[in-house]
Amino acid sequence: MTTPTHTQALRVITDAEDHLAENYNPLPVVVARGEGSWVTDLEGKRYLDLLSAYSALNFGHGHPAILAAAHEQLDRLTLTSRAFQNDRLGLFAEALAALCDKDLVLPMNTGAEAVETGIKVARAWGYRVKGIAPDAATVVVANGNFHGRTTTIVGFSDDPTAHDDFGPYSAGFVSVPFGDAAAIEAAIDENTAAVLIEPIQGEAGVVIPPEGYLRAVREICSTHNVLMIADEIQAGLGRVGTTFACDREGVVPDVYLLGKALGGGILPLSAVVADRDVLGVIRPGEHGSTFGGNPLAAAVGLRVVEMLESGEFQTRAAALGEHLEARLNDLVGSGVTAVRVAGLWAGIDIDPGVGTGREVAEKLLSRGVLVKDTHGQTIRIAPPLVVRATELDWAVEQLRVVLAG
Ligand code: IF1
Repeated sequence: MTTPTHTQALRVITDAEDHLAENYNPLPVVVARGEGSWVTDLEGKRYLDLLSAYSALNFGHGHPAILAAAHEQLDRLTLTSRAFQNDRLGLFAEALAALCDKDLVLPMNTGAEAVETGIKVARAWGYRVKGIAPDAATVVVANGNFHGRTTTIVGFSDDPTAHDDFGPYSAGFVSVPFGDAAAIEAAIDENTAAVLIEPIQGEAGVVIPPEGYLRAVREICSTHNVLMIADEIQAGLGRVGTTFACDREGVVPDVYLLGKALGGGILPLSAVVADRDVLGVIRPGEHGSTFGGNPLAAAVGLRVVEMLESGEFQTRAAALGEHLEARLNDLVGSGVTAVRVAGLWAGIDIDPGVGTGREVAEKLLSRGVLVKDTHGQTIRIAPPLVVRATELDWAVEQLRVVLAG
């Protein structure tokens, strides 16, 4: 059989995609390989990956230490279900609990599952510990939130694209402006079980709340006996230059929701992490999932936690983030209207006179840089934390050229 030409291979792939539901509008690039901060398409063209699968690839493509953990476990045991114990899950839970300085870990798979689990745990805690009236528990959320795609979660989204035509929606959510701690306190009543927020809003365009917001939310939740739930699924695990985004303000939430990079860029792994007085409300048989806590994910997750324990990735992200911020700030007024940077995570608002975020992303693609637009005029930059300063400089130069038209 002859080796198909690039065109033939591309046609096979794109024809096959005729059988793919159109729930995405991807950039016109067919990625075939990945290594570190770079990916290669079918033609062998290389691209610097500044999306990192929305921060699921914090350690880059094919990190050798994570691959080693995966390969070793792949040949031993991959799945048992939680009907039985396995020899990896406890080690992972112990390490992750220590990283979070919490007692307990409830392992799931996707971020949305962790968010749904966090909501269930908060409601159960509300009824069984706080004494909220049956079926009356509410959770305060923030406008502009993105916590996943399940019907419960999109029910409290104010993004029509995520929300519309998927109802009827779950009750029990109160939405307030993000960044306004007083609005949270005003929304709390005797039925409030929790406040659920992203410490920095990702999909909204890397929206960083005012300094002191997280501390104020922490204090309000403590004062009113309400659980503070931090969705660190995108902002956590080194992305913003600290282990958790809440660390930026020295805040410890009652519940951490983790995902994405926890799976090492190899497989889905998420978790709800809290002390026993919260997660201890869940009794055997009340919650779970087929793959939650599987030994392969636990082995990968354990390696990821071990890699975060030294703090080197966090320190690197903080230093490179300052480097990136300085260069991006030079673009303000030259096709960029605003820049928001937290660690190695940036939201860049494109001047409408230059074009849309999608148009800029497409032009960057032609110059070997992969980014994702969001909400029309914004592009997000989230390189793997292993990226080099020289690569960031090159990428910003490509952006400068694109903006200059
Ligand atoms: C898509 C967005 C980002 C998240 C936070 C929970 C989840 C996510 C803070 C759910 C997931 C992903 C989902 C993916 C694109 C991406 C995304 F654009 F959708 F909003 F990153 F900003 N909490 N975010 O960011 O985790 O169930 O996906 O594992 O749905 O298109 P998941």
